[in-house]
Amino acid sequence: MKLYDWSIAPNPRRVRMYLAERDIDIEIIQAGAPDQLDLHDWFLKLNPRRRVPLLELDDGTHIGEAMAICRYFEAAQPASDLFGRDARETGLVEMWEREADSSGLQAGGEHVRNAHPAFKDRALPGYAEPTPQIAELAERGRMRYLDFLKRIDQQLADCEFLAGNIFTVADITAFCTIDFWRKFRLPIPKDAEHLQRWFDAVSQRPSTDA
Ligand SMILES: N[C@@H](CCC(=O)N[C@@H](CS)C(=O)NCC(=O)O)C(=O)O
Repeated sequence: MKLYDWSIAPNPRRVRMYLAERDIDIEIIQAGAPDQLDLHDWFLKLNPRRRVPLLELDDGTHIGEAMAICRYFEAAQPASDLFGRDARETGLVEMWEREADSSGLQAGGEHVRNAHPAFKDRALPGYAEPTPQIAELAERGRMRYLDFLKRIDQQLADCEFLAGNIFTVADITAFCTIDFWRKFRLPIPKDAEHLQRWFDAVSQRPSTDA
């Protein structure tokens, strides 16, 4: 089994963090160079979805999408607490994980990929054809992302972690999101004290180095 990774990218980091939290050790192959904005040609031929992360099973099956890969390991091995311990927690984890992905990771990407000159004609990941930047989407993505930060700051006023008092995949997706987009002029707002407290605590986890 192999995981195709790209050390600089936030989506494969979600899987690396999950695997590290679970002490699962698998072969990791870099599908892109750390100083380039394109995945390697051999990987683009191997994976028509043109995106990482990608898990390759021993029978050759390919599974893409960060959370689908984590779910594979939950099913293939004894389940962990990272998706919740009971029905209530499972629902909350799913809700916050999806929120962190769509309103956080994707909204930040909508801003950065439509605004940053490095992504000219590459506004969407995973397309072979040019995808032009749209200035209005950059603005809307920023608005969505800042609103997401505000909402999770409010949520973290009452909870240690996003879905309650245990660390879950919702925290993994939110952490990889915020740690990545803060490098692109989308920092944690100064008045988001609960979010900052959570971010500092999660940063201490050894899995963030994976
Ligand atoms: N929803 C997908 C997103 C995958 C994705 O967008 N990956 C990015 C790296 S973070 C990628 O492969 N980008 C390729 C590109 O920009 O061409 C997931 O959860 O894995």
